Amino acid sequence: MTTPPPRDDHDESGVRVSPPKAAAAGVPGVVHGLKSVLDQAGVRRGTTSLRLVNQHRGFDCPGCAWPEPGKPHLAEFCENGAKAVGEEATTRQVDAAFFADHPIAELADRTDHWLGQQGRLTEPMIRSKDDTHYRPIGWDEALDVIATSLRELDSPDDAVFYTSGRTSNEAAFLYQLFARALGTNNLPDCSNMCHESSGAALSETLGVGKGSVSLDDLTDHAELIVIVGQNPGTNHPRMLTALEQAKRRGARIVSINPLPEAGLQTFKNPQTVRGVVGSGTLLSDIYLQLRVGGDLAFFQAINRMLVDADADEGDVLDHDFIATHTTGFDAAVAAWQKLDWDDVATATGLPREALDGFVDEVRHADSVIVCWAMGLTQHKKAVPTIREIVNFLLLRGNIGRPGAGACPVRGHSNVQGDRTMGIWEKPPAAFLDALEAEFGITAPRRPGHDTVEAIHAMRDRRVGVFMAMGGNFASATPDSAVVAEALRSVPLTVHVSTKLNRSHALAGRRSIILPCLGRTERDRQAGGDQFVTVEDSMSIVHTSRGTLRPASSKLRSEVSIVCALARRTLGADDPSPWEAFAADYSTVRSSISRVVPGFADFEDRVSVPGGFVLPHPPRDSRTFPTASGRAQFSVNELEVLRPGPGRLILQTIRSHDQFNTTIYGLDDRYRGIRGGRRVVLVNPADLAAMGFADGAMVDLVSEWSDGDRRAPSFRVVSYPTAPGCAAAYFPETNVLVPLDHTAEVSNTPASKSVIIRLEPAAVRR
Ligand SMILES: Nc1nc2c(c(=O)[nH]1)N[C@H]1C(S)=C(S)[C@@H](COP(=O)(O)OP(=O)(O)OC[C@H]3O[C@@H](n4cnc5c(=O)[nH]c(N)nc54)[C@H](O)[C@@H]3O)O[C@H]1N2
Ligand SMILES: Nc1nc2c(c(=O)[nH]1)N[C@H]1C(S)=C(S)[C@@H](COP(=O)(O)OP(=O)(O)OC[C@H]3O[C@@H](n4cnc5c(=O)[nH]c(N)nc54)[C@H](O)[C@@H]3O)O[C@H]1N2
Ligand SMILES: [Mo]
Repeated sequence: MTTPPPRDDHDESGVRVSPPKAAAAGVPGVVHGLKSVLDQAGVRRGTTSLRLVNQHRGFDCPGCAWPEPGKPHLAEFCENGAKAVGEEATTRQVDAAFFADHPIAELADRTDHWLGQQGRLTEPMIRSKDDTHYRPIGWDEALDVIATSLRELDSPDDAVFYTSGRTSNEAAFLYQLFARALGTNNLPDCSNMCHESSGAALSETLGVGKGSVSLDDLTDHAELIVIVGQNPGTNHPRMLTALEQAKRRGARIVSINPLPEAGLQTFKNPQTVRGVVGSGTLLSDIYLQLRVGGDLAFFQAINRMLVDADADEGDVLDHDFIATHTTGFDAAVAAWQKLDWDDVATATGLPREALDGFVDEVRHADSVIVCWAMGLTQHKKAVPTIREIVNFLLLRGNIGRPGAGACPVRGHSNVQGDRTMGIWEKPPAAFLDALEAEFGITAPRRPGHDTVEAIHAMRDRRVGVFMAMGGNFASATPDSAVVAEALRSVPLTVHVSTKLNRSHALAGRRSIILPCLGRTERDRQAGGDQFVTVEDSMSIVHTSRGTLRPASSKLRSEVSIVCALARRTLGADDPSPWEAFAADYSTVRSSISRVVPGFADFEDRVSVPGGFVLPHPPRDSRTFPTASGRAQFSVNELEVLRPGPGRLILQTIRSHDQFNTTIYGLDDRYRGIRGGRRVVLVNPADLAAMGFADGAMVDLVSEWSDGDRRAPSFRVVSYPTAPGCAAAYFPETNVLVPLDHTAEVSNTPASKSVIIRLEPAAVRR
């Protein structure tokens, strides 16, 4: 299966490559961020929006889920946050005339970059059965078409309701209520492709599927911070400020990553004079260049070494904590005793001294935090790997005390809040009970489809209506060709979106685009100006208030869209007060306060600047709401990736110039790549062994039980990644990730470990 590159993809032979950078941010970061927001939004709109990012009375940055400090800096945003704001505040518009000019087939042939750069959607559009173009439609008529289609389904389970992680708590809560009142738990979300593995592993072992540390734990208390499988310099730049603070008070930092990422080396904080003119802060004390997928073996080896050291010398493990708060220790120790050191060496690619050095760091640190992101979650063994990290933390009691704990760093700015609000295909029974009590509905108890299952259902023609609250399903999901065919077969697809993207182009037989307000924009309803709330990566819930003039007078808020659609679909008899919800969002928060644990007195507590922190029993009191009531040691089976001769383990990552499927530009500044995205980073020794030179044009071919998948025309870049590994950007490489190549338990696409071979490019473009 070959998926040709879209037609306006640039000729990659023009890519310019320079050595990767060692330092992140500083003046170039500020300049790039400001330039992009001013280019898109103009001076007035641009500066007004930037002044309000992450301030107590402003809006939450749509960039990432990193928390704001108690007293936000006057410019509490980063280069990439500024780009995210610029994308939304842009004055470019995709209106009815645009759609008249561009047939859907042409849009499907454009890159994500081109599509996103066209601007904001301005009015509802419809593609009627098999039309060649979208045409304008009124809001009432559009909502009627959707409501009728939903009512006519044979079963509510023939509908799928996807959510991306920018949706506010209020909109998410109402959206899941609507789906459940209709009768389905088919609520897949971007989390299924993101931190699902973290949630699964942490709920099993600690009883809460969220991180257990606060910002203060990092900045003020941790003695050792381990950053595994995460590239904060690009994806969570404000995290570097916290790491810099930690570093200046003497914390040690270890980074574990196949790529030597710039932000993990030196940080020039653009918000301090030192960072702007000085040489910056050296962040990582130790960098371990691990092979892709080697983390499970790494942490198993470390755990074994800690247990051995304790047996030899004593005083290494926290036996009191283990005895009082945990279960499963003996079984875990027995499993570690069987560890095969050759497997560890193959999986990690690290010499024994590197492991010794890390054990030394751990033994000298009274408190340890482990931070991670997609480098851990998107592997077949992601859940066992994260469980093994919990084992590591439990051994020395690094849970539930200052400066210690688990820190899965979330992606989308409200992805954690959406899950708290019930966007979950496998909702806990207690949540459904509370929903029934509040709204008088009968909530469905059958588990729904996650993202991968939803694609299967579409492919098997079992979906009548696919609706997406934000996101870009077509480009974010694996196995692009399969997904394109699946989406196109659906009788009705509906997208609530701010910007044009590929999912609108890979439309169902009928397709509707509902344009909505973005976070930066003023949201005025019958009850006056509204604010919404979000939850960050550290469980802090706070307000977000848009202030910019909406990009078009025809935009509606996500909340009002859900309410209007719910009323039309469920009918006048449905007991939920949809009209009141839409008029005044405090009524939604009032319901949330009775349904969602931890939200009592929601309205009052969220009105305090900075908001409030949700309870987290392991963090707060070392109580573990697991099945056993204790923190759970686990036994995890190691599986070593052995790619075979001429094969590489490909990880699919973000460049510095994108937010997921929104491509800001064609440069990846820190990695020294400019002017193109179809590049593959390979270690020079591997290139030499395979007979390819830097600059060669190759096809990437992945191998799977149902046949090869080919992504044509990539420029080879000789790059200091771990031997045996390769890296290339998503979404261009999603075509290589087979639909069924997913993580155990979480079913997250394993898009960080795809075995590929390189072939000389079949066609030079
Ligand atoms: N500017 C910007 N910000 C973003 C996003 C964006 O696209 N752009 N996306 C947001 C979202 S939704 C998310 S989830 C986060 C993503 O944030 P990240 O997880 O930082 O994003 P990725 O680019 O996927 O980077 C994965 C990192 O893990 C490393 N890695 C890959 N495989 C392995 C492995 O097997 N072991 C180890 N130890 N490391 C590995 C890679 O080299 C890379 O450094 O960022 C959020 N913030
Ligand atoms: N190969 C590979 N695939 C991956 C990943 C990977 O690392 N490798 N990462 C995965 C991860 S971590 C994630 S989170 C997913 C992301 O998957 P998604 O969340 O589905 O994708 P995004 O690119 O974030 O969605 C961008 C679109 O959201 C819409 N949008 C933006 N703001 C708003 C808003 O306020 N409201 C509404 N209604 N719409 C809005 C715009 O139309 C924009 O085009 O991708 C996953 N896919
Ligand atoms: Mo994500």
